[in-house]
Amino acid sequence: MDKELQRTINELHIYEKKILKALKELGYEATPEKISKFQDMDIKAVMSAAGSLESKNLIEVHKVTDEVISLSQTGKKYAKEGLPERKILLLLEREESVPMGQIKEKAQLENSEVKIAIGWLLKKKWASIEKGVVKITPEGERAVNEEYKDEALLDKLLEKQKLLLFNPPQIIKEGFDILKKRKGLIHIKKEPKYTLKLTNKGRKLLEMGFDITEEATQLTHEQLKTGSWKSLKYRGYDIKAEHPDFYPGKKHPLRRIIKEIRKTFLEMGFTESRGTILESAFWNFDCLFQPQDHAAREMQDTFYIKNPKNVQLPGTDLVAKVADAHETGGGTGSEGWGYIWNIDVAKQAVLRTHTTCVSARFLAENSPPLKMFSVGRVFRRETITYKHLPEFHQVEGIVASEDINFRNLLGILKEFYHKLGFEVRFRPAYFPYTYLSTECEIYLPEKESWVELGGAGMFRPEVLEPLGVETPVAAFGLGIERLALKQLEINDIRMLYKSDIGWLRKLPITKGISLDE
Ligand code: FA5
Repeated sequence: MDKELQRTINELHIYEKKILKALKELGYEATPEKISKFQDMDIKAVMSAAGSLESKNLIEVHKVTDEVISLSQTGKKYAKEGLPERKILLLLEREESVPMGQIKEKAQLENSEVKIAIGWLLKKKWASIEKGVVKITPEGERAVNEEYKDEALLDKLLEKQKLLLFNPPQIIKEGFDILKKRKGLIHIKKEPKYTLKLTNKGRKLLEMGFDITEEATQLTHEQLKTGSWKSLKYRGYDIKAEHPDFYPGKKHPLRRIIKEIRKTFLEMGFTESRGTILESAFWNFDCLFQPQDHAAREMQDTFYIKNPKNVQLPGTDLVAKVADAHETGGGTGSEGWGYIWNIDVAKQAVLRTHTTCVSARFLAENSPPLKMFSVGRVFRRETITYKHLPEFHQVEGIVASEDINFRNLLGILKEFYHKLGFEVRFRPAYFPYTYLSTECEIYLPEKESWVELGGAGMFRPEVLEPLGVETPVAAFGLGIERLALKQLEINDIRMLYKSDIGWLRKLPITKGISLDE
């Protein structure tokens, strides 16, 4: 216990010590005002150090709310010049009786004062009115040389400025009762009053004793240079003391996850590519062997753009080959979709519905072997749910080389998810542009269901042949928001776009990102 108290002493600020000493001298209990006077300290410094002493259980701070009265402007005026009924009384002392009509002028009153003054004159029984004439009474004559109770309080208020109503009462009760009734002479305000009291712990600490010497809180260049810092006295710090919560700015978790994904693919030897959000239906659908009557192309799923309505297509050679693949299968050995391909449909401008169009463009411009990934926003007309948004992010990738196969593709995806820290399962799937195809899923215990994370497969010859690619190409497209479900331990992807400041603040910076960032 003594050891602990000694540590508390070492950590006391000089102001805290001064307050404790003052309390000892002032009988273990005092108001902050008294202490401030006693130690010649600013009252604010007393209050803030008292708060700190209270949190250390060395003193108790008692608060009572009292009412305080002070004079208004009019109150001050009457305190200095005298109340209006006093002015009439003095007039009556000189003239004994005065007709009502002459009171205002002779007593030098304002219009607004006459009625009130006469009222109080009668209430105080200083005068009577008979047939329109105001006459002084014997009580009035006596009052000439005596202060009435309300006047005495006005005087006291003028001198002291403030008086307490209750603790302890500093007012003249009858005077206050009158002034309270008169409009606009005094202000009544609630004011807290504090008393600081030493606790038993505080007393023990005082018994152990300590000296009040100035302590160094900041070192100067001079002190360091001359070595005088060695002889300074330092205050101990409680590094476990409570502190206010602090929320420094940080990147949005989705941005952190995207950064982490990019880092992972770069580490796996992929190069990064970027596409554009506005795309032609040609690159988004046709080049990927999606027939022009495919359900995904319908207005319900795809956002078509009014302006620009169309996007320019690449060189005619590629367009013709894509048309051929759709109509007859071209040189791929397939029969194609067997319909008349329409170039105008392919020219339509769309907001890309997936990032696979970036892979198609990349393959048209680069020769295998290659490993490419791309991250970006995609758009679909979707009903919003815990796992569906109309605008979301995908990460897309392709690996093209002579010896790549479906098994390698599963291995790449497994490794990618493993690096991010979780396991996925694969199940067979269908995409018009891949064969074999798969979808990977994660289990969400809160939803008690498996959620699709991404699609993947080997690009079909109908995709590769028009692009002039002769090696197999493994391709995948993964949803990023759904990945965040697991990374951030949330069960609704809408959370990512809610700007819920409370959630964002509390989310550890390490969530969704590796520690070496
Ligand atoms: C595709 O977009 C394919 N292009 C993926 C692909 C690429 C397959 C290459 C084969 C080869 P899908 O429509 O299933 O597939 O979307 C892929 C992932 O995006 C989904 O698994 C899911 O994680 C995410 N996703 C899809 N729709 C939404 C949505 N509305 N909101 C949030 N995430 C979504």
